[in-house]
Amino acid sequence: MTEKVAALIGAPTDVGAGARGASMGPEALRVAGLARALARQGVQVEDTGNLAGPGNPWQPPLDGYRHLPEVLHWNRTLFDAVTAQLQAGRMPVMLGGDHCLGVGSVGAVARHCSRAGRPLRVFWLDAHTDFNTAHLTPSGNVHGMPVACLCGFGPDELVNLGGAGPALRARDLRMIGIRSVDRQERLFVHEQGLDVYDMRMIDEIGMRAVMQAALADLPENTHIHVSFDVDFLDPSYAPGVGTTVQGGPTWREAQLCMEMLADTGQVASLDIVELNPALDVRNGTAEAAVQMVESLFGKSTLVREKAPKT
Ligand SMILES: [Mn+2]
Repeated sequence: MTEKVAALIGAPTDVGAGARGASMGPEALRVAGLARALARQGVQVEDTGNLAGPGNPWQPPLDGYRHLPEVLHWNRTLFDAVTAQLQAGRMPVMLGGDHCLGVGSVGAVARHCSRAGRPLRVFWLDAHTDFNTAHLTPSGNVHGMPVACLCGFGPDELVNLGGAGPALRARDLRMIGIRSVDRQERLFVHEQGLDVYDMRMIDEIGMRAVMQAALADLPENTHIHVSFDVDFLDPSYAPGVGTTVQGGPTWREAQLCMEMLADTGQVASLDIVELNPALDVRNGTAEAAVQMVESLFGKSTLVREKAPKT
């Protein structure tokens, strides 16, 4: 068995967010021991350092978007960095940064998969669907729009970041943990047929059944990309994000979600985004995120052959 190599790519920016501070996320994740946690799971880690890009000008929206030129700059740089790691056969682990970076990260993964003829399934772990457009958004913050951009709804430069039109179709996505969707966005999510597993469904059928449904009919050679917005976690143990929403998955529910993704053995790229150290308490949210990522890379209580069938 060849050893997996994960390439950490820091993207220290908050140009897409409604609060300052996510730009400090990459360093907080390093301080919380991300590299050591991955190494414990038998993953070789190469920290490629942080990408460079423009600062946050903190301006109001222009034509429905805040900081679009800066958002574009960061996403272009990230797209190239993720592409380079995929081409080198490494697993890109993007340390955000706010979730606007999902456009560049998932965009690069999608182009890589499409060129390799490999099916892709994206797991969007988040309190929000991030499916806003300039017309629907109340704020103009691009971190609320990456999924829409990836699916073809957004400014041309972002939609065509990979040069070949929209990166994803709605059916390539599974959204888990959703509990806050803007009113207009809700209709658009419905109209586009996104596969959303909201908190009510997790309450009603449990995380296990939710993940079984979200992982159903996974083709053998699928590349799984996990876009982990730290606001997916319940704020009781993960307060260090700009957009906390009460009523998220419990610690164990979140861990089960990660463990079931790990069981597939097909997770091939990851984003960790929206961690905001300025709002955290003694780096506890970063530590919680690192523990979740360790589960995603196979940490479990007991040695298991594979997940029980029914
Ligand atoms: Mn998000």
